[in-house]
Amino acid sequence: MFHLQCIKCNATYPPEERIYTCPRCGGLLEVVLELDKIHVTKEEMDPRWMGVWKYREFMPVSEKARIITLTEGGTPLHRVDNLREEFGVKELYVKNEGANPSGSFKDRGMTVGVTKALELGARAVACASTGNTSASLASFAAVARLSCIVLLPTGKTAMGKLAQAILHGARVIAIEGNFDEALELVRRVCDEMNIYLLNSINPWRLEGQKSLGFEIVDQLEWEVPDRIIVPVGNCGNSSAIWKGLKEFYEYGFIDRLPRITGIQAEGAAPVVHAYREGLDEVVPVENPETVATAIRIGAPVSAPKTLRAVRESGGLMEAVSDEEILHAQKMLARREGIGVEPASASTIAGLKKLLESGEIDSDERIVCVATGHALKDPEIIIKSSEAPITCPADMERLKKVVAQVL
Ligand code: AN7
Repeated sequence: MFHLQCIKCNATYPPEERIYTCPRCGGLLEVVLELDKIHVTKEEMDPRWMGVWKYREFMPVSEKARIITLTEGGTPLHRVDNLREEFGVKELYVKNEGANPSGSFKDRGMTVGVTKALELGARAVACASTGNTSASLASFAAVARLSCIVLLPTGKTAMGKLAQAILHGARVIAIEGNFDEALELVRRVCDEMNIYLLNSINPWRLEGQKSLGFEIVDQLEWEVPDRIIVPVGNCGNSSAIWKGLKEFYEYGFIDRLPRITGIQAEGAAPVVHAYREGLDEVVPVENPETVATAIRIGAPVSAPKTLRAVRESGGLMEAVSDEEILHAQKMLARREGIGVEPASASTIAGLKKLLESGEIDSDERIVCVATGHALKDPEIIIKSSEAPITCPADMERLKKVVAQVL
């Protein structure tokens, strides 16, 4: 019903093989579903609970698999009319992935990835992470009763994410280096010490994340938006969304496809550079730096998949500054009541920039994916905002202060 295939040399492998890249050429692997063996209708899916497993037929796990779930997915698709008016665009939505159990879209991938880890008989799982992957993996590993090791770049992981990884019982190893170095190390340690790797290089994890694309069109009553805007770090999510939508298109659930538009932070934008120069692979950025620590990534492993998704879909790639990101974070919070972390706000910043430059048409119907919750990184909010006003516990003084701020 499904198998693994190399996106570079097309070699195929059975699903039981515990591999993350092509043993023949080192290329990235992708799960290939046999869509003609799937039989389900929209009407059959309709009464099911929203979430990743609503689309169970499209999830490559065996019928007998013990599914590890925290009821992930089923997140709100907000129609954001205040922002729409301000930006002067036809129709605008924000998909709020911060509403997932661990507060980010990673949970969609981990429900499938950790289910697969158990199927393959793993006893320990690991990942390197800028934060959210570790928070998510730690919580799913906890329910599955698997040992969990996470490698985080020292001093560059937002506090909420670090706290979650610790809370859920992961063994946290702070690597004195950046995310790219941590990922390189964890890949090797997993190979040499028989630990199951759950970074997004793992093709099974991306199968869960493709439900983000499924859900967007489902929530729009099967009307396909013109464009989906996604923050890009390691290139897992943008490529997973595209894969899912292509499956729905080939299966016949939708009759067209959206443009995938990826946004990076200026200080960590290797995919934007590759896109502009027409390359299929990225030239790594040596010392990536951005306030959006989630996407502080210089050597994204799945870049060829995202470049393919953006080009095939007729989308775009754009980079935004830290200042634009923090401004967009406040716009979304203060006009729409939606609190997101900086990486997620990059999509709003990118949309604003691309509308202003005329690269995105104001006549479009657009969905921005807000990937993680504001509380993941409370420190950056405090640091980039006005300090609270102090006031003695005295009614007269308080009235003066209130009169001033009204
Ligand atoms: C909020 O947690 O890479 O392009 O290790 O946390 O699929 O990597 C996080 C990535 C966007 C980028 N938004 O997605 C990690 C990690 C948020 C994120 C991304 C991440 P990918």
